[in-house]
Amino acid sequence: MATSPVELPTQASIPDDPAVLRWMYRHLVLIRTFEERVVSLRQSGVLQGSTHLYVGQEAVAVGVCGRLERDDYVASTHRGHGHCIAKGVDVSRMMAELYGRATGTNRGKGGSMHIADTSVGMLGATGIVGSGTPVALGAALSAKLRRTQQVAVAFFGDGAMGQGIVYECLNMAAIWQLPLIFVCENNRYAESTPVEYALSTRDLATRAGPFNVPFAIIDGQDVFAVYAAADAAVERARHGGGPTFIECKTYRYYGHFFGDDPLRYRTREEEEHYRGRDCIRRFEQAVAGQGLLAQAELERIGAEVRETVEQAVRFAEASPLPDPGEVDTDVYTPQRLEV
Ligand SMILES: Cc1ncc(C[n+]2csc(CCOP(=O)(O)OP(=O)(O)O)c2C)c(N)n1
Ligand SMILES: [Mg+2]
Repeated sequence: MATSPVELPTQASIPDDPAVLRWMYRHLVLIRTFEERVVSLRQSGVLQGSTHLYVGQEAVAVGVCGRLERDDYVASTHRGHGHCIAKGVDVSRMMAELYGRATGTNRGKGGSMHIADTSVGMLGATGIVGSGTPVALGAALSAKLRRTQQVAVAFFGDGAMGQGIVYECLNMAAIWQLPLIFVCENNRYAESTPVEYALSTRDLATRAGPFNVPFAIIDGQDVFAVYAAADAAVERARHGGGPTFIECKTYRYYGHFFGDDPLRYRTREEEEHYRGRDCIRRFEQAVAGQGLLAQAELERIGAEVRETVEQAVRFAEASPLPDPGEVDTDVYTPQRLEV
């Protein structure tokens, strides 16, 4: 039985391709800039609706999605902006979705927790904890049956480790050797509940062992470590080697949802500890230290990203609201199932 960790690289090794580094930096900064803009739009009352911010966890989405092809699949969570952006969903259409506009990814009917864009393999965010995992499992099964060599990724949080469906998926992925990668983003809390309180295991990935699913435990604030682990897991999945479970130890900088005060259940010292390990700062230090990307280039990418996000806001604000006559469109399945 695979009750010990698989040989996945857990050390950071910096890719030597500058195009990969530029892609990583652009997407790390795009996620953060997009969300910081969402914060300001919420604070000024322009945006409404439930919003769970991903800031702090960017290295996980970027490290994993950096190894995926456009037609690979991702199933997300309620904290899904980062997964969507890293998988290539257009940020203007995402912003329009948050504004509830007809040009949004879901024509303004989904909001933050339901962003989906199957044209880039983003199967959707979801408000039900753990429910993205069986969706990704279905996509992985479909890819295997069609022999397409696509892989599927299920992102989920430490809180989802309390959901039985995740274990059912581990079992099914193992017995059918599906091309599925379980990515557990252990950010230490499920709403206000610390992992130590709710779960009997410290390293959550070890729970994959009894299902014979190889696993690895990664510093989720190190994009290079996530990228290296994802690389090995994707290769395994694509070539018939079956599932892998990657636990990324990470941290969300904001509260559980916009408006939640995290200092009710965690300390400022703890926050400072994790902010001191910030994935963007560490990326900048690493590439500067090795002379891989020039400071001027990082600044240029940052400026481009800020303009992209402002463009997204302008696009959303100029977009129409959905036609009230379409309230039922795209909401119900068009066909009645014959049973
Ligand atoms: C099945 C289910 N139970 C409870 C909730 C309420 N709820 C929403 S988010 C959340 C915590 C999820 O924590 P985690 O999986 O660690 O993800 P994180 O919020 O930390 O990203 C809970 C309990 C829910 N949405 N769905
Ligand atoms: Mg959590």
